[in-house]
Amino acid sequence: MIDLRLRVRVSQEELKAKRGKILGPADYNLLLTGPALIRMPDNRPLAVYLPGVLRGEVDGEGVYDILHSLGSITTDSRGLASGTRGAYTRHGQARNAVEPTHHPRRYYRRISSIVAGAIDPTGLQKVCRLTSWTGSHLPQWQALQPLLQAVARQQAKYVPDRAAVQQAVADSSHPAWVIPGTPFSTVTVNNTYPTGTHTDKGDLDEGFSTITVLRRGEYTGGHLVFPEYRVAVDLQHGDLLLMDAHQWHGNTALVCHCGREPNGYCQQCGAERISVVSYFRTKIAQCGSPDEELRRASNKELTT
Ligand SMILES: O=C(O)CCC(=O)C(=O)O
Repeated sequence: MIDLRLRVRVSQEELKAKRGKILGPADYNLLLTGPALIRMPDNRPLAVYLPGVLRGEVDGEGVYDILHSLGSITTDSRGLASGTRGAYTRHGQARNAVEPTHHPRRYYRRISSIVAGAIDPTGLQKVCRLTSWTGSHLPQWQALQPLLQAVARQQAKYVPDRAAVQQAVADSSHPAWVIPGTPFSTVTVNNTYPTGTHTDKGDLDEGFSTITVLRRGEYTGGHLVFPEYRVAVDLQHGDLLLMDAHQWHGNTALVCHCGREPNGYCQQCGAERISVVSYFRTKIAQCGSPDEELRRASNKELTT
């Protein structure tokens, strides 16, 4: 494995201009093609690239079918990661044109991205809970866990300090909200769209995030880029990237074999890039048991 310490980063001004943008080949100089540990100028790990280490697990019984089926679920709440810089109102007007002060909900480009596992209070939902897909698909959720446990083993092997802190926080949290045998509470599954340049929010600062990819058909692009450091990786089927998701990152545009720039699984040529991002949400550590959270929910209903 190459062990590379980066010396240079782009200016904050240049980086700022890339926020929310879909990146391109002009945004990186270094494309990782083999196992690599990439460290930032202060020596902290930026990313560990492990080609093919999860090939067996991503091809495990039912795994692709379950992840593929999630592709039909979309969201318009992913902010910069959706590849839009500005929010929209419910009626599609640019938010700076109509600024409804009474309605804080923001809408972004609709993309195929879903959160599975546990989630702490967000927006109008004031309690800790399993996401709705998770609660209604427990057998499928359990079938994904051997893959997530394999991700956890790689994380513990290659970034042991960060994994240990994350595991300690997970162990001190209520087990209902932690994926068994992992230090992860939550997983985001994306299907075939390039994320705009963003940083992840809500996951444990001291931990380390992970991305594994499943691929079908032929496409180019979708490289994951760290534009501040001008480093990129083109994740192949069964590859794993351990990464500091608090560093700016985003994907290059995807172009399918049939020439389309897909937003979601390409119905025309079958090209597909599924990314599975596993992490620990910081506030999960403060969640009570499911019963306590249910009681909290009903108390809130009584008081609102
Ligand atoms: O799919 C990828 O390569 C990146 C995904 C990502 O950054 C995210 O979901 O926040």
